[in-house]
Amino acid sequence: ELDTNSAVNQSTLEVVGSNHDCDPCETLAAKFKRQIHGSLCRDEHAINDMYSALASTVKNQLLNQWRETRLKDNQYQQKQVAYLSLEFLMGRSLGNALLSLDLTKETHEALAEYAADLESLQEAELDAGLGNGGLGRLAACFLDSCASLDLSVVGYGIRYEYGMFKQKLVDGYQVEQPDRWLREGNPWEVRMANHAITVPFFGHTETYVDPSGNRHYVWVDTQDVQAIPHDMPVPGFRNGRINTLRLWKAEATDDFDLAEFNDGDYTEAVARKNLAEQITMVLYPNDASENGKELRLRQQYFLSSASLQDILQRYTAVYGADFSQFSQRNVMQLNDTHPSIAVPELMRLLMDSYGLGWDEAWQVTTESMAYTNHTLLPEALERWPVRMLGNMLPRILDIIYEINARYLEHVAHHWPGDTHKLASMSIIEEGAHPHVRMAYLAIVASFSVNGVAGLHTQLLKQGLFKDFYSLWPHKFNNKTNGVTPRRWLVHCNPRLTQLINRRLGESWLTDLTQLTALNAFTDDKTFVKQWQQVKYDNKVELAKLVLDECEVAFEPNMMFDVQVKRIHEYKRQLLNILHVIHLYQRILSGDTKDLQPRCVLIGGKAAPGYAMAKQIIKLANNVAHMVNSDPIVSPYLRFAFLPNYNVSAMEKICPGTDLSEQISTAGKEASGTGNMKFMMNGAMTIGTFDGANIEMLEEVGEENFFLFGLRADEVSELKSHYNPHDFIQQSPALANVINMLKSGHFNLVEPGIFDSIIAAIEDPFDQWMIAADFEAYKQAQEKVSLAYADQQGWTQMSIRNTASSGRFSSDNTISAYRDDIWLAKQ
Ligand code: B1H
Repeated sequence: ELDTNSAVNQSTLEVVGSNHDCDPCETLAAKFKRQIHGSLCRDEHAINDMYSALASTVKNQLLNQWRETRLKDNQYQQKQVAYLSLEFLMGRSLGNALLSLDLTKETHEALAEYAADLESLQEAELDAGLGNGGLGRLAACFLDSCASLDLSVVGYGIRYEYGMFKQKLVDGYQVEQPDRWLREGNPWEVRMANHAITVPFFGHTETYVDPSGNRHYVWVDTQDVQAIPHDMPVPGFRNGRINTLRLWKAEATDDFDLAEFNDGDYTEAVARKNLAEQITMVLYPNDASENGKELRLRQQYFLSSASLQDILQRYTAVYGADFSQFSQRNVMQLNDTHPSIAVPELMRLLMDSYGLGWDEAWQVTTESMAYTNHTLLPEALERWPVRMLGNMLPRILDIIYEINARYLEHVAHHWPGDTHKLASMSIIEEGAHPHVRMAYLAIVASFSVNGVAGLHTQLLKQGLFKDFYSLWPHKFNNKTNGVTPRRWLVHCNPRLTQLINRRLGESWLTDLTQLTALNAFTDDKTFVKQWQQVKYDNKVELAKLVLDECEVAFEPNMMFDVQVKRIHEYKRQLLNILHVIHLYQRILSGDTKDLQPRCVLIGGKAAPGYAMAKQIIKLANNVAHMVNSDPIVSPYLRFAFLPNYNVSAMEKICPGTDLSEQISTAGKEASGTGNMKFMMNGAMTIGTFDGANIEMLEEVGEENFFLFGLRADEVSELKSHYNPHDFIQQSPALANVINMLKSGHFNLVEPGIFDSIIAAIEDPFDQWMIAADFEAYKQAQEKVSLAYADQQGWTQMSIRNTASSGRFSSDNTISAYRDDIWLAKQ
């Protein structure tokens, strides 16, 4: 029986209330006008105010549909998916909302009587930078696809006051500045104070035995924190569904201060509110590396506990305490191990709050948890000190121990007498300072474990999680990543969209595989010319951005060669820079035959504590300075480092790119998603046989992809006897580049600053094998130049890349999550 009068439904109605913004007859223009004039602090001459007014108008416009979606979903007509993630890199919302709700035309009309145009209003929106890079942006693309596929999915995350830091460059060095993205308010969010949830920390556990002999646990003397939901709408593409991204904000509980108040220290007590509110203050800016900070664990538990309590409240409002249907009705997808503390937390809530026994709770948990792994890099695998867990979350640590004990019995049964296996597979890493291995905890408790590209999943099964794979082969599956074509083609590249629409109509928007029909036009001269013109126009715009941000003049007739992503040694921005130095040397020596004029762009943030990544940024800037200040060089080569690379920058970058650099050491990039955005926008890829590059190559064919370098198995084979000097000797070009670096040519007034980079290239333990791949990379770049010289041939390849990108729509990825994981019969 459905309880449609449940608390949940009641208060959902309150959110919207009686809002005359929902009058279906009033035009958007009229609502917008009211929004501007109905507020004291909206000035129709201030662009920020205009943006806020427009965003509020659009948000109000979707409230009705949003509420209807919620009411329907609260009745469990379809299975509820919770996507738990510490990161949602949403970027800007306005353009996306207008596109999804098909309001662009009405909005232009609404703005007609004002001085501001839509584009500049969109530019006024600050990015919601609640993520580091690929993992966070993937979560955002997934939300778009889930809503567009009419799936009932709630994204659960943290409402960080400060998102990803802003990157400034000072003397070529990265300087981090705080990102107060909520400074001017967030017109998209709805605060849901009446849905607050309490999350416990610290304290200790006590046990008692009830009259019938059952042992019970209570977690007492806790320090409680309130979790306040702030909901953001996630509109589906023109299908009436509005899903929710629920972001939790930490606030002090009202009775936090009673004890101190009674001691008379009222002001001190109120001031202590800060401690609770610190939890959601800032995003940790470490991409693909963990740092083990206590505050990070608090964030993880805060998100996990608040979200699970919310899910359980919604479920029990309909089904009461009967959990036999829970896993048919709910699934939790863990975005990496970051929210994996949800495993013991769900056990705790089911047992301690709802009275289930261990076995029943374990069944519910293991039938509703699914885990996605995003990296094989050992430095990113989360391990929490047992001491820290025991202190902060004592009841949770008890449960982890119990899970481990029962699971190890299973291991012992599978490998009788193998004590080594017990130690290596234990959730607890023993030693002087024992740790909890969060990935193992997630695998043990999940019915599905997936990697994010074919090679990545294969390496998980053969390497990192080999023993788990032999224990539970049925749990493992691949889900190759994707990106949403709404943001990454339609919104960011209107010129190309229009060109495609003229040939294919609009149905490809929700079925990107239809783009293969473009292959029929590669010999159509007019179409090829138009395609080329679109790319040129987009390059003009990208050149403007580069000029504004870097003061480097990019010339649209030159090739635009781009690498934008987080700065990490495995992504090998260094290899790219070495190639730029090589080109620079060729030009200086007069060797310009077959040399295709290029503009090289690198952008990305380094984790603030990652010294080598910061050095690489400095090197890029110093090389850029030398390259760009030499008039002999500039007809052939220009080089810029774009500061503060983020989602909205990528929206301008990928449409104007000719060549996309995807050059990670094979086996290290789990998937990559930027690679797909470039491909969709008709860029060619130069790349290694790594991550999703492999599948892109498979789709587009080797003739339309510049592949180079060692394969993953070759990288592991070479590791034991790698000698960079062999490769340097065999490559005069590389030797020249290294000699020039050693000569101090790029750091004449800053002696020695690049010594650590030079040493890394020459180090036999260089895991990233820069020297080993240089020559192959250089040769692939020569092929790129030759190919680019034939503009018609290049344009045909460009068309084929877009035409073959359909498989990388996140709609496709999410359909597979839906069919194989979320709705799979258990
Ligand atoms: C990816 C991360 C990541 N993998 C830890 N792992 C983080 C790990 O803040 N942390 O602690 C943050 C991020 N991010 C990326 O995920 C992969 O490197 C990409 O190859 C992949 O495309 C992306 C999405 O699956």
